[in-house]
Amino acid sequence: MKILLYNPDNGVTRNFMPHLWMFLLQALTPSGHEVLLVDGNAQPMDEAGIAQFVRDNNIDLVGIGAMTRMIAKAYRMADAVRATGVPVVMGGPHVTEMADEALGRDGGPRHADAVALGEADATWPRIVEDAALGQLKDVYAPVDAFGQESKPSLKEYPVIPWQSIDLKQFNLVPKAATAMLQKIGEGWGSFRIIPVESGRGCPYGCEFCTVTGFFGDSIRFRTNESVVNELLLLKARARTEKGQMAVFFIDDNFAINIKRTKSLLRDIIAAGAQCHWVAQISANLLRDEELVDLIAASGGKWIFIGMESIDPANLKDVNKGFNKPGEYAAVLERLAQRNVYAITSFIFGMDNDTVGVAERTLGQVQTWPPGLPIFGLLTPLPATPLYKRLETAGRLTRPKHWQEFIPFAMAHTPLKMTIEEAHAEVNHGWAKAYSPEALAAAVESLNDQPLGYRVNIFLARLCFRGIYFPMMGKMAWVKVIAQNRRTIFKLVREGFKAGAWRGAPARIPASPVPQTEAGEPIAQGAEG
Ligand code: B12
Ligand code: SF4
Repeated sequence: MKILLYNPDNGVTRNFMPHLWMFLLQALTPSGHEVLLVDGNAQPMDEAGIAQFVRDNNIDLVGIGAMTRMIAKAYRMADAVRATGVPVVMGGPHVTEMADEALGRDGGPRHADAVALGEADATWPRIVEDAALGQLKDVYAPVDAFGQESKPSLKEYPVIPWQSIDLKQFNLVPKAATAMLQKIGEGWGSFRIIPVESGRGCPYGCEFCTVTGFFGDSIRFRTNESVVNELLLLKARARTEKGQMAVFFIDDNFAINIKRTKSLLRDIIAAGAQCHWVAQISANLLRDEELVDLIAASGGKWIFIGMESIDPANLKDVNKGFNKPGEYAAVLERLAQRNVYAITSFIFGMDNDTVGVAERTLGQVQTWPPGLPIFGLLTPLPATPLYKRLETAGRLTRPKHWQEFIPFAMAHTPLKMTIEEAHAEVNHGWAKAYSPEALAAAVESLNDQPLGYRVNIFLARLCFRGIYFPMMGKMAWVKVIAQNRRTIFKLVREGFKAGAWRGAPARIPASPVPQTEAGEPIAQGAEG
């Protein structure tokens, strides 16, 4: 069979990283079938486009994966595919909770011929074989021989053939600059952020999050060797292409078991598999100095921290009381001392939020080392405890908000502000945190650092703005560059001064020395 795996565009953020599920299912497909991948964020497609693609390529089966926010588009695309007579299998976090919706068993139209519930590592080969025989079942659930739910162990993780996968659509270097940039240093002809998982699961059950329900509270890890080999493969490919790559460890909490994370990072260093990487780690785990040393020494550059709120009452409300706002500053300083910075994520519209929450949060953020703040709204995702609580209290204003997805729009009314006020807070957060003044201040705050670090922070902020600000067109970019011209001139001027691009970091360098393992228990916290 010829199989198409399709991920719909999310309609908000730019394409900056492919989705792992497609590569994983491709690697798990039984031999004898050909698998094509299309990520709508990189290759935009509408309903007519996917139908044409399916016909032109003689596709026999289409697999579609989607988060809740992309599900409306996913259903429209599935409908278009099914209209051509080709069956559609859907999977991912949304349809796992809303299988009846996808199968048209809730009174609505049917969008999928089959639904894969939960983790599909074990069920995907079965789905492919059934489809080849024309015998697709409605629902595929990951169960063992006794009918009990079973979670795949990651010990036997498939090798994703990164050396040969066509990744052209995920190159972040503009085409026009590729030839020239290939010649700079070891080469910048391509730059890609590649998703890699080292483990799955999070036991913490934050009220708004789907992860505990979906992956379960049992945490599973790949072997160190398998992760290290994957990094080596990715590095080799970047070298061959005279390009660069960075890895996004997509684990919900990369340091959920500190002892194991340290051992993985030591193995990465020992194998020379260091590369620039990003990971999600909760603030409480970053108290460990040795862990932070190893993060820096193994190439960790950005840590995504789900801070959510600076108000402990809000954190308690959403069952995330293990976040301690009082320690945020120290954690970020500990990272910054090793030139590791943080993507700090905040949620507005929580029940204890009042007008001015954005300004209060930004006030705190400004006292921290520079990073990349991001702002979202509390969203009741299906099957979460938050959804159930708001539904029971009759507070959902758009109970099926995903059927008509509106970016940055609430689906319930917070207790101490209106929906419009919450929207205004998020807009204010983004606008002020990425204003020319804020960018200049971020660069200024690193004045004791070599120029390279300051340029890095500036470019990271600009790029992040580009990813998250809805629909940044060419003209919008020209405007942003013009608005930031003072900071750009300042950095360029310094660049011309002799030696400005060289120099050792003034802050404490990362200690590359692996320490003995201490035998910590599984830590109390995770991100998602
Ligand atoms: C990486 C990641 C991102 C990346 C972007 C995605 C990317 N390019 O990879 C970033 C950091 C940008 C991101 C942002 C957001 N994310 Co996110 N993200 C994740 C994360 C941590 C990992 C995803 C992953 O690769 N998992 C590993 C793979 C193997 O698992 P999987 O995708 O679920 O796939 C398995 C099964 O679902 C199934 N499957 C999946 N698709 C298909 C398709 C078929 C045909 C079949 C058969 C099976 C199948 O098989 C796979 C193997 O078992 C997940 C949490 C998690 N651990 O999954 C959250 C998660 C997916 N994100 C979530 C959310 C809410 C968001 C945001 C909306 C947060 C926000 N408020 O801004 C944004 C939206 C971004 C957007 N682009 O629209 C939610 C989605 C819940 C939901 N019901 O939709 C999750 C589950 C986390 C959570 N807190 O609940 N995210
Ligand atoms: S710690 Fe993160 S991944 Fe775990 S339940 Fe909470 S939000 Fe989800």
